[in-house]
Amino acid sequence: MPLETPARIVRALVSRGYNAEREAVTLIAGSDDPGLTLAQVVESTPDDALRITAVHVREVLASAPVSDPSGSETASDDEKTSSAHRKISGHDTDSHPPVSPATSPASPDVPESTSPSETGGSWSGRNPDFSLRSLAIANDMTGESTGTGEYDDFVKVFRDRYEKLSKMLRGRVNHRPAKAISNMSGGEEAELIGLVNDVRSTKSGHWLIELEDTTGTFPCLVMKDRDTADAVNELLMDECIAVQGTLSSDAGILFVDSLHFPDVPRGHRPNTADRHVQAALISDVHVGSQEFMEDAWNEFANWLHTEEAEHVEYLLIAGDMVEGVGVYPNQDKELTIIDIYEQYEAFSEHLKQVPGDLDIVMIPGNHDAVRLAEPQPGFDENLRDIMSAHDPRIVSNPAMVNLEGVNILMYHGVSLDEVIAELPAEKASYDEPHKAMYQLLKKRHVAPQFGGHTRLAPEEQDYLVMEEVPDIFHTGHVHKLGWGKYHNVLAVNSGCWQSQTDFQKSVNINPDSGYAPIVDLDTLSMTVRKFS
Ligand code: D5M
Ligand code: FE
Ligand code: ZN
Repeated sequence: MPLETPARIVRALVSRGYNAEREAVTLIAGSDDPGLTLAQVVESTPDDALRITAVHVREVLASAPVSDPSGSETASDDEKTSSAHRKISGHDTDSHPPVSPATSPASPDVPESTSPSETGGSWSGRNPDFSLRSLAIANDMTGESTGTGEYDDFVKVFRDRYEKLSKMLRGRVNHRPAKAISNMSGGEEAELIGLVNDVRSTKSGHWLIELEDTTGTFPCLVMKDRDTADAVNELLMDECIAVQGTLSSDAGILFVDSLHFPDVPRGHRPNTADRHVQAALISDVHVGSQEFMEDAWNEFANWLHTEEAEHVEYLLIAGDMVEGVGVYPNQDKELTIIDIYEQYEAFSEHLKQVPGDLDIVMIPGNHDAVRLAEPQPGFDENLRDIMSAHDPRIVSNPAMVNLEGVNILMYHGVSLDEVIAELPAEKASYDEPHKAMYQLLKKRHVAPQFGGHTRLAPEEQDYLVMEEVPDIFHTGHVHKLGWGKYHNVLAVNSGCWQSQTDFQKSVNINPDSGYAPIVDLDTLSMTVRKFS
């Protein structure tokens, strides 16, 4: 059997329905005759064994040394390295439960189920040519945290926010500093870019917006009967906007004619992958909670081993891997695992059910064991060790992940609660979480409002600004499924794997549990699979 590359070993093992540790694959690939070693390993593995371990491969190599290496090809060093960054796992392909109903909605309505489909037993695994894949992370601040929470840090981070966001608005207005505007004469036209410092309604129902830039503040008045008044409903504190208008006769106030958000350009042309490949976007697994939906998770993991999922080569998890401890009052009553490390160990076991030849990226959420304030660094070494089986890419919240040219902004989504609370229902609601995401895209910031529900940690720079327009924006947190396009950016909020908690019942939140949105990276179209 020609087994000249680790990729073929991966394929051969998957086709035999075996899990294997990454190191085990590396050892087989590095042996004198990988084909023979593989056969010996498979033969000596008990039928009920779930995983081939490195220890087992070593035993085989020690007890039955390959005697005739002539004629066999061995993997190059490069290939060994590529096998070393992933391991494989597989399930007995005959033992899959029926595949869950698939849904392929064309619009962001709650998908309807279609009948289950069975997969054949002859599938030999997803494309083993890992060289076709590419995964790069930008904007990961793990290990880069410098903030100490001092006043100066806050000044720095807000200056950086202003710098980055005002740059996006400069093409649209010819702005002057607030200080310079306060020296102008009455009746002159003026344009200003600033962070929203205050929004108040006046006695007569108009809106007074105070904008702040690096030189000072300036009051701007939006008349209630103007078109611009609608935009005032969308304002959040500390976001950056531009206004254009005319100064009052005493030059003490700017009457606003137009208001601009940094926004995503309307003509944004998203990047796409060069081949048909898919990513599963999930979040909010909440292992350790009584409401964690283990059966739905198992079905999802099993489905990933089937031919229907053959193009799914990436799995992105946008936070809340575990339920955590002490996240909300009285949460301990709803825990099945009370120790945070044991929760991650259990999560890791559930993740091992997912095929090992998927590339996994994870960011933390508000239930995870990292600081709550955003940006949140990726998990520490202890937690990485616990979750190491799949060699996932563990990065900060938020992070920009590039998969085969497609930029996916992953953000857990705590600020969505605030956007939904502050904005009118038609602009953002729990039933249409993607619309709340549109607001964040429009503001080009994942968590504009400071000092409210979302905690922010001041760093040297504002990592929460969307400097680059993503092609896909992936969030979770609100436990609702919703997706749609905003100026050609696909916004996906990915639901959860936790059924309704007592708290959610008390406030009438009906979670969308057990769904996996699957995105085609070559077309940015979406399919949703239901597993509950
Ligand atoms: O939160 C899931 C969703 O439910 C999110 O919209 C916040 C809301 N939630 C859940 N529990 C609480 C409590 N106890 N107080 C306030 N809001 C809550 P997640 O954090 O992902 O579990
Ligand atoms: Fe959650
Ligand atoms: Zn959350």
